[in-house]
Amino acid sequence: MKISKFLVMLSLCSILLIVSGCSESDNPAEATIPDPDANFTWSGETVTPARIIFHNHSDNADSYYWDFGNGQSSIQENPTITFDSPGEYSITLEAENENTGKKDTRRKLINITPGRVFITRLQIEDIPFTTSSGAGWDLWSGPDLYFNFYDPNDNLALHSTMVIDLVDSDLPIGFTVTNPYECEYWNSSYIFRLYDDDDFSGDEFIGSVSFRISSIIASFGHAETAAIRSSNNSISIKLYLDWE
Ligand SMILES: [Ca+2]
Ligand SMILES: [Ca+2]
Repeated sequence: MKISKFLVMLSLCSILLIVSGCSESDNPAEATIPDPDANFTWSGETVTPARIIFHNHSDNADSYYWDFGNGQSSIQENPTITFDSPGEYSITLEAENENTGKKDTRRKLINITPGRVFITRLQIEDIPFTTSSGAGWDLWSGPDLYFNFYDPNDNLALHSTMVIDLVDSDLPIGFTVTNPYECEYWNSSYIFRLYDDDDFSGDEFIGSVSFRISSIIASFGHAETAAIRSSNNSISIKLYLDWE
């Protein structure tokens, strides 16, 4: 009785040994290695020049290839990339398991917004052709219009050429900013002051238009043109903006 029980146990053990031995030899080693799973996140300010740190969260991979959609690529695990221009970029990470040769790809979009803005041109669309008392700016002709443009510290930033004897049909009248002017302060007011040039009596102040870049973005986004007006609506200016 004792011997037969021992024999049964022995044979069970040997069956188990054979079964487990068979399972090891039948399955290739790769099958026990899970497939790679590519994944990533990023951190950093997405405003140009945007220095973005990519965080690799891939599983079961040991070799990486990044394509940042801006002509740059990397084989680093956690690369840092600077985006100098605004736009929507498609970021692709290919993660490979070098033992199995298997790959997985993950694609995400990153939206880089402009951090710089330049005035390249402006157009005066409307001005009042009479003073507050109802008289014309000059006795026998239209105003001799020019403007000064001041930064938020009230420093003169731009001074226009003069348009002699402006009449309504001359409007809109455009001014190109030869060296595009960068508005560095986005939360402070820039101001245009318009004048009628008078030789003898001192120049007459026609009015002013002020704006903030932050307000322009709120109203127009990063559009190429923005309409700004004086507080009493009598002066209207169209700004041509280059967002970088
Ligand atoms: Ca005058
Ligand atoms: Ca005049």
